[in-house]
Amino acid sequence: MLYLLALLLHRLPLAMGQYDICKSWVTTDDGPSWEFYACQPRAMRMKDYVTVRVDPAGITCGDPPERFCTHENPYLCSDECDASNPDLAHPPKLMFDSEDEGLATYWQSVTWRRYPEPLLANITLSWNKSIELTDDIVITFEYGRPTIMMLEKSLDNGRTWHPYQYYADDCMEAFSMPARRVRDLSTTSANRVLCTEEYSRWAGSKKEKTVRFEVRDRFAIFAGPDLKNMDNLYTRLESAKGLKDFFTVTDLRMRLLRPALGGTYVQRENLYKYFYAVSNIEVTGRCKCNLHANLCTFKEGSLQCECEHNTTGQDCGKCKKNFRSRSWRAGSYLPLPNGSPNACAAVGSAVGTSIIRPASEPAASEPVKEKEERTAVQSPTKVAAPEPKLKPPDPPKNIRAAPKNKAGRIAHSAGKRHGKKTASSKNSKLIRLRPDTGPVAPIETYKDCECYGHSNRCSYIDFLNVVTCVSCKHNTRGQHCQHCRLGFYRNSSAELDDENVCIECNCNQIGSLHDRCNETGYCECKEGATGPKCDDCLPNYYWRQGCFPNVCDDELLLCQNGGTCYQNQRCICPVGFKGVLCQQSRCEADKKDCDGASSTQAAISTIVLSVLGLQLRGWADL
Ligand SMILES: *[C@@H]1O[C@H](CO)[C@@H](O)[C@H](O)[C@H]1NC(C)=O
Ligand SMILES: *[C@@H]1O[C@H](CO)[C@@H](O)[C@H](O)[C@H]1NC(C)=O
Ligand SMILES: *[C@@H]1O[C@H](CO)[C@@H](O)[C@H](O)[C@H]1NC(C)=O
Ligand SMILES: *[C@@H]1O[C@H](CO)[C@@H](O)[C@H](O)[C@H]1NC(C)=O
Ligand SMILES: *[C@@H]1O[C@H](CO)[C@@H](O)[C@H](O)[C@H]1NC(C)=O
Ligand SMILES: [Ca+2]
Repeated sequence: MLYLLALLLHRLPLAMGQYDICKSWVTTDDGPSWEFYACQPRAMRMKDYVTVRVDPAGITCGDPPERFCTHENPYLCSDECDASNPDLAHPPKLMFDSEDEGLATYWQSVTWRRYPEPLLANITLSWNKSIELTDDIVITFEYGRPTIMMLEKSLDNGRTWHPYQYYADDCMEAFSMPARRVRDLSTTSANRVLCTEEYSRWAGSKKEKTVRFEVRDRFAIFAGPDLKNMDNLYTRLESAKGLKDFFTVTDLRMRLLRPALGGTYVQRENLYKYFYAVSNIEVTGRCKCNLHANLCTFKEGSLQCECEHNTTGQDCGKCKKNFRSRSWRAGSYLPLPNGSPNACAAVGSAVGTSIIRPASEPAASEPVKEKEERTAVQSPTKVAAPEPKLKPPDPPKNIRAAPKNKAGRIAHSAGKRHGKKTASSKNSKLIRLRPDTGPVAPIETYKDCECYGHSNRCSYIDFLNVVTCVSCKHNTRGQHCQHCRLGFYRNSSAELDDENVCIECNCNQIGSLHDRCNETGYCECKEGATGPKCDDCLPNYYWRQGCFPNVCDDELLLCQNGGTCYQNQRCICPVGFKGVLCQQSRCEADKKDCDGASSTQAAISTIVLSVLGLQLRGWADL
């Protein structure tokens, strides 16, 4: 079933936007060249690459050997768990093996002999790699599913954990949450964490064995019931904030909180029939490579993206050393069907696709080293700006043979698909400009710039007799790109040549006076606002698109006559009272309000209250 999906996806026509090609060799009017696309690895059976940990110590059965019974046959307790006997042991690894036909192998916990102390177990799966789920997580329980459990996930290799889904036979009782079904979610709530009762009820231990985390049903909200409209899903993943992250994990944890009870209450006289037994945990997903790789390999005990687009890192999360001429970006699923590669650009390339070499050096397929570019300016060699429309470049040596293989096969169709492309950056060759004689800032460009790696172009300003960097990148500025642009501040833990050297101030637009900050990142706040970014309010102020002084509170500005203070913004007055603090009786203020109008008043406040109730419920759901 899981495999089916992977196969199915793989067979879909390329026009569906499969993102399985990172580049192809295309021939255009201007000659052959590489074209780059957003790409991602195929989905895999992630249980093959996982490390598992079961807590607490001693939760696995068999040490000492123990008898257990089943719900179906509670007084025939012939089964035994013995850790020292391979035939009778139930170690955690049996949750990840492949089952021989008909014979389930499973991890099993000790029995609930310590009842009423709860029987708790954590099963933690770690990949040491970000994974994007592409199909349901399916956990198979032999001898009955837990009546209460919870799934948690981590996105940072287990440093922080977040609830992913709650499971109980009674959600209200177990978690004080209403029961919901993923099928009932909508486009705006597709990433909601919910409690479901679908996988916890007793239906006989043989009949219903699986507990799911429904990825497909959530995808179907966008892609339709058979996941036919994947384009729509990919568009949503790109545009809806947090949706992509919702399906991304580095670790998963099953917290087993109460075992199967056989459809009845706990029977103290036979506690040997209560335990957990998990025979399989299926996790289908792909390596997260930020759309910069279509291969992911298992190396030195960890999954690792085979990065393209001149990116590097476990998730292709940064630019390669000499390709940091602009900051890193993830590839994008958009525009359909091939997406945008958002490739890293070689240092020295103006538009990010060509490599600029000084004419004096022999052509090499390697870009010039950053180090060399940063050597002192003592005797600036004059080099020129690129001249457009020379001959198209030779493909770099290291990939010249490639067109024969996969890329070659694709070249034909890709060429058709994309039609002709304009050769935007064919000028990999530089010419020498004559040392011209403009009075100010002539266009002469020097190879040896001292710009801390944030630019490799500088200009000689004649009348000042200085060489200054031009087009400083990474939000730097200054003669040597040694300062931060306005609206940015210096990252104290980064060296001057680090591309993260300048951090955006990120002042809250409403709470701050302007978007500049001091050297430690503090913004200047408007009255009532506080916090480094001015996104918080001082005491006695409340936030509502800015900080406003409290209208009411629990101390000095008390609502009177039984009124209640709503978020420090206003008093909700009982019928018959008005005024900012409900201090005024309607009868005193206006005789007309006293008798005839009181019933309408009551109706209006009911409406106000129910609107409030709805809002509050909405927030509680978030
Ligand atoms: C399971 O993990 C949670 C944290 O997610 C922890 O609070 C709890 O103590 C663990 N339970 C056991 C039995 O180890
Ligand atoms: C996790 O992966 C990184 C990068 O591949 C590797 O350096 C590190 O040793 C791995 N950690 C563990 C605990 O396997
Ligand atoms: C990456 O760098 C190589 C040179 O090392 C270049 O040939 C290739 O076009 C670059 N790829 C992208 C996507 O820019
Ligand atoms: C500061 O620089 C360090 C080192 O490059 C980097 O790891 C960190 O993310 C930067 N901080 C910010 C807020 O960008
Ligand atoms: C920046 O502003 C904050 C708050 O006003 C202050 O505490 C801090 O000392 C300032 N830092 C510098 C370097 O001026
Ligand atoms: Ca198994």
